[in-house]
Amino acid sequence: MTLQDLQRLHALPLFELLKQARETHERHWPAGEVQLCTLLSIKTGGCSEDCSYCAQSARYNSGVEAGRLMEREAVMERALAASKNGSTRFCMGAAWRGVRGGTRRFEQVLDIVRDVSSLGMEVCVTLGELGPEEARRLREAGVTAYNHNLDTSPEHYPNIVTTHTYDDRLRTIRNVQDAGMSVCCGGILGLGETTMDRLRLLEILANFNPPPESVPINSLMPMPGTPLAENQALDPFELVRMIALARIAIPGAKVRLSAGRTRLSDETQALCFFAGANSIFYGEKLLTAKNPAVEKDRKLLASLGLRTQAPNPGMEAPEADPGRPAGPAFAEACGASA
Ligand code: SAM
Ligand code: DTB
Ligand code: SF4
Repeated sequence: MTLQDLQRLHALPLFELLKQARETHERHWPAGEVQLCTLLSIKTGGCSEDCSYCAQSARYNSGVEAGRLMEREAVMERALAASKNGSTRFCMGAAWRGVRGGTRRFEQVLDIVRDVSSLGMEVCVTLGELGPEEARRLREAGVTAYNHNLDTSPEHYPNIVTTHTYDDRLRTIRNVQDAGMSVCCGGILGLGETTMDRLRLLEILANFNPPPESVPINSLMPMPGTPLAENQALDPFELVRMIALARIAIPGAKVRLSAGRTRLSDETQALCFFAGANSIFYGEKLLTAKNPAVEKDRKLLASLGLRTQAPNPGMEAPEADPGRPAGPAFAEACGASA
């Protein structure tokens, strides 16, 4: 999928775009299924990075306290509860720039992953930067997918984060792919980006080889104290368009309607599901921010007649196309050397 293809699709009347997205969705996925994922922040706050949307950066007075890495027993309790509640994916996040082998905290994370992977859910972690060896060990410990978002276009990224680069993000994604883990990679809408930035992000994601297994589409949750605290709410139809475009551009990926659902009406969420979103975060809390109440989500899914997706803990990473360069993106798509 090229940038021109995406521009053409984006310019369609909304219902024409929705029709195409729906057709793609029904060719690739059982209609009417949504995966429930539970998030847990296993290490909160105090992060060295300056991501201007994030309440967990130590640089902003967001009111989020820096915590220690959770004990594995406490994580297991939460994972068990998530599994009982119907979640089929458990995603653990840490407010770190990255992890390094040979450190106590990395060994602790591996122990946590080994425990959680015994529960039969897909296990996802998001720990920041990884080298090839760390990626290999995480996979060995039982991680099925690694979440590492590109967040926006390479052009807009330096306006949002200065402590690491787009290339750093691409390098980690490459390490995850090489280790044979599935990649969960998406972005945030509402960072002050243009439509072109949004389409560039999708272009890059659509050209990953192998393609991402899941694509989270977050809407900025403006966190008090962060530089983006006053950013304007998104136009809901632009969110729907982005979901539809993601569905068409990356048909085999789960498209996750991620952060920001507390500000969406039931009707907007319904349009997102129609357009191809087939996964949500489920449970009252994301990492530090609010998510809709479980009862509210149950009611919404029931009223739309949507079923929840069965777990797939043995999930294999999508296969690379041997006819194309391997990696997270074509070098020419983003000027990167990853
Ligand atoms: N530190 C790791 C990293 O940056 O990859 C993992 C945790 S980080 C909080 C995970 C993702 O959450 C970010 O990449 C971003 O896409 C999303 N996120 C963080 N704060 C957000 C906010 N205020 N609104 C929407 N999405 C947010
Ligand atoms: C993703 O794309 N969104 C989730 C998950 N991956 C780790 C995180 C959303 C964080 C929202 C802000 C917060 O809770 O602090
Ligand atoms: Fe740290 Fe991740 Fe937040 Fe950036 S997004 S400040 S790396 S926790």
